[in-house]
Formats: sequence, structure tokens, C-alpha cells
Amino acid sequence: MGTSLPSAATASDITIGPIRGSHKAWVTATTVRGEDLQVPVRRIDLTNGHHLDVYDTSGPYTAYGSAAQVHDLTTGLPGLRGDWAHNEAVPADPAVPGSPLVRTQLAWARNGVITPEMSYIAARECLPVDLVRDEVARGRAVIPANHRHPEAEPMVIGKRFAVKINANIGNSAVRSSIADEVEKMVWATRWGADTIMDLSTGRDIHETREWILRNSPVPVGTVPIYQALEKVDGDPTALTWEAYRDTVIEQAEQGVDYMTVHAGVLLRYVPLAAKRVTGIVSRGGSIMAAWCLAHHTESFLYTHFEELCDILAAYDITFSLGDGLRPGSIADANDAAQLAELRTLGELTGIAKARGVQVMIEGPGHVPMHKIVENVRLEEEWCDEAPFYTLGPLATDIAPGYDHITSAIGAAMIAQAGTAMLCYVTPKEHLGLPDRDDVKVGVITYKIAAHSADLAKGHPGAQQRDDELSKARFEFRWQDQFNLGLDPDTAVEFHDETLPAEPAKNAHFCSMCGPKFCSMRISQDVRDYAEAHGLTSVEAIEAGMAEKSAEFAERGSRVYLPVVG
Ligand code: IRN
Ligand code: FE2
Repeated sequence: MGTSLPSAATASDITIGPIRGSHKAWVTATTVRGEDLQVPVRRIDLTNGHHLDVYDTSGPYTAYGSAAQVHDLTTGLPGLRGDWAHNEAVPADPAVPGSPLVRTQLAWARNGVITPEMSYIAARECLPVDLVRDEVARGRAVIPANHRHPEAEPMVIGKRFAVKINANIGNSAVRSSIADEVEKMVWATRWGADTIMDLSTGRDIHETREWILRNSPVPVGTVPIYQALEKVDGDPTALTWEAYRDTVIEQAEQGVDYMTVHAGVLLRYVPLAAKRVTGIVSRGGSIMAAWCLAHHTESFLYTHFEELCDILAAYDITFSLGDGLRPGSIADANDAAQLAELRTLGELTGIAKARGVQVMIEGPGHVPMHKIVENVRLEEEWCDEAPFYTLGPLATDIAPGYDHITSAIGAAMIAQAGTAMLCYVTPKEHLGLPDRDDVKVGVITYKIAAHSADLAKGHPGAQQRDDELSKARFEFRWQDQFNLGLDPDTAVEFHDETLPAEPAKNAHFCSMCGPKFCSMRISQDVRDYAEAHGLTSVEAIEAGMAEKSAEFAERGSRVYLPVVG
């Protein structure tokens, strides 16, 4: 499928092998037609003989044992969805007479069809398949799955499901090679990225995307206006609808699953951003604003939106309606420009969905904590509850170098309020391009935000991992504590910095409080004492205290004992 790949990257460039303490396993899901699908999980093997299966985004890379086993990167992953019997075209909206016939997950869901993708997703999320279909039909969830990207493992983005995270990768003219970008994709999905966006600009943009798509086990998103701009030598005023449309088709043919389209930046909204502290910070938004101003004409993305819908419908590409006027600072949060655009995104959502196209809505940016929930409320109200997909938001502007943290604070809050997918922010935000370590830090940080929201929302099964980890911690099963975590490698490394010896992995204390004052050990002693003396824990504490105080009195009631010997 697609163009053939140059053989520049080799398997040895790619990070492979299982994540510490776990191995890849598969559970079986059955489609409504009775076919069996193999759904991947990461199986964490515990030292007490149990195991815990967790959601796995890593594709086959964690199943390979050696570089020699890696599939040929030049031909790509096997097309998982290639031989799933695909369903027929159905009316985009069966409730509307004369609705166009399309083959999209939205249209199938509305027509009561349960696709293999939905069955796969239900098994992945441990939720009923009817819920998946209902949420997709309602437009409250999307399944980004271009017919031409059969390598991707189906996943769902919606507030009733586990909160997802996206990792942005992509070269700029300055650094990075194609192989580096493929490796970044493998690396990001290894640590939990549910989707990746290829934001490449510069040379080799088509080839880079081809490599990523053919080897990516997760849906891939792009911002087509970036490549369209390359085609007109970087002059936004030279852009045309035709150049843009051709770029969208080129990317659609390659298999891009979702596309950011900044169609809500209207000519009349541009002046609203003029007096802002940070103006327009969206790349796509500023390109479109420049075009509108130069031509003093309404955005071609807006005026040609229906045509664009029909292109996306033909491939089942999901719209990610871009927030070209998102606030780029705390001062600009929830301002008139941002909210005007959001209203327009709501109008466009209706147009897209009537044509059977799946839609999600992009959101801010920079927002202080007290203004976060309002964003979700307005998005749901104006955009018919289409899944919200936000960039953080950063809860404060004052920590360059730490914006993965400033933004994870906002991300956790906005996800708890109902945001379905979080676009990660790395420590290099505002400062430079993320390298491999930054990508990992960004992904892990966002997994923390997403999982914290899953817990708060009561996503079924979310708390089990916390409980298993807490039990392991309390029982001094150190290996299990490391391995149940999001980043076992770092956990081991930190532990070994102070207690590198192997016996310390079984010790009933850690280096934090040492052997004498470990609260976990003391509470275990209390339990043991209680059991031995047939008491409840409270009675045991009281009895133990009485014993200790007697001992204290016996020794002369002195706090500081003289050093003996
Ligand atoms: C996500 C939510 N709001 C923005 N995003 C992401 O920002 C979007 O998905 C894409 O990865 C990037 C687009 O940036 P510009 O062109 O809006 O700056
Ligand atoms: Fe920013």
C-alpha cells in the first residue's frame, strides 16, 4: 500500500523488546459475524504468581525478542484490518431522507451496525460493545481509522472511555531524519501514546509520513495545511483551496486517520486576536489568519467545508477541528476570539456529522484552573458533545522547562471534566524540539494525567492497577511495585541509586526512612502483633503502646539514652 520506502532505517534503530516485568499477550474478541480478533494487552507478571493485564498501545515492537525479528520496516506492519470484511455503504444519517451513502464508523453506528473495530475496542476497554456503538452513533466518541491504514489497532476517543493521549512527533528543517521519526513513533507508543501526530515540515515530508504510517500500530494524525504551505514555498498568501485539497487527498491516500483543520478561523475573528497578550499562537491558525487578511476573503477551509467533508468521508478520516485561535497565555484564556471560534466549530460539527464524518474538537492551550471546566461545558453545549481534544492546557505560564508539568495539571482537570484526549506537552515546549527523552517524559506525564482522570471518573478497571501497586508496595514486593508502574526502568534506577544490592529488592524497608522508621513496616508489625495476640489493629496499637511505655519507664523515662560501650 502506498509508495515504497527507501531502506535508510534498519530494525536496529528501533527500540524493541518487552517493557520490564511484562510481556505482550493477546485476548480474544469475537465479532458479530463470529470471527476471532486478537486484542493486545501488556501482561504484568507479578512475583506472587498473579498477573495484571493493562491497555497496550505498543504494537508488535514489545513482542519482538531481538532486532532480527522485527518486521521489515520497508514493507511495514502486517495490515491487521486488511482482511476484516468491510461493511457496505449506508446512509450517513438514516434519520434524514436522501442522506449520502458512506462507509464510516459514524454511519455504521447510526445504522445499528457493529463493526469489527467496535468489537476490538470493546475488548480493549473492557466495556460492552453496545456502549461503543451508541457513543459513536451519538457522535460522542470517534474511531479514527482510515480505510487505508489497516496497520492501526482500532481505538476509541470519547468521554465514556479511557482518556487517551496523543504524542506529537515530526521533524523540522533543522534536525531529525526519517529513521529518527519512526523511532520516536515506536518510542512514544511504547510508553503509552494512543495516537501520534506527524507534524513534519521541510523536506521528505511525504516519505517520512509513509514510513510512520506503514509502521505505526496507532492512528496517525496530521495538519495538512503545513504540507500545503510547503508546496507554495512557505508563503501563506499563495495558498489556494486546490493546493490544500490535493494535499488532503495525498495524505488521505497514504492512510492518515485524522486531520487537524483550522476551519473556524474566520476573517471577522482575526481582529479579536489583535489586542491579545500573545496574539495567535496556533501555527495553522496564523497561516489561515494571514491568508484571510491578505485576500480579505473568508477562509477557503470554511467556504469549501462541505467538499472537504466528502473527501474525508470517502476514507473515514476523522476531523480534528483545530483551535486556531486558542489562547497562548493565561491572560488570553476564554476570551472573545477563542469562544467565537468554538461556536463556529460547533456549526461545522453539524455539517460534518450530517455527511457521516466523525468529528472531534481541539481545545486550549493556556488556561488557569478556575477557567478550565467552563471550556468543557461550552464545548459540549456548542459542539453537540463531540469528543474534546485539548493541548494541556497549561495552568500557569511561569515555568518554561517544566511545561509538561504546568500542562499536566490543566490536562488532569480538563480530562476529569470530560475531555476525551490530551495532546502531550514536553519539557521542551516553548524552548525547542523534543528529543527521545523528552518524548518519554511527555508521554509518561500525560499518562499520569489521563489515568488520574480515569480514576476520578470511575472508569471500570482503572483502580485495579493502583490497588495492585499499593499492595505490592505495602508487602515489600519491590519488583512488582516497579513493574506495575508506568515507567519501571526509572523506578528501578531510582531505587538502585541508594540500595543497589539485590537483597534490597526484598527488604522490608526502603532508603527513604531506613530500616527503623518505615511506616509501612511498622503498620505491618502492628497487624502481625494483632494477629498473634488476637486483637484488632486499634487494640494492638493500644496494647503495643502500653508495652512500649512500660519499657520506657523501666529504662528511666529518658528520651536520650546514654551511648553504651
Ligand atoms: C490539540 C489541541 N489543540 C491543539 N492541538 C494540537 O496542536 C493539534 O492536534 C496539533 O498536534 C497541533 C496543531 O498545532 P497548531 O497548528 O494549531 O499550532
Ligand atoms: Fe504555549
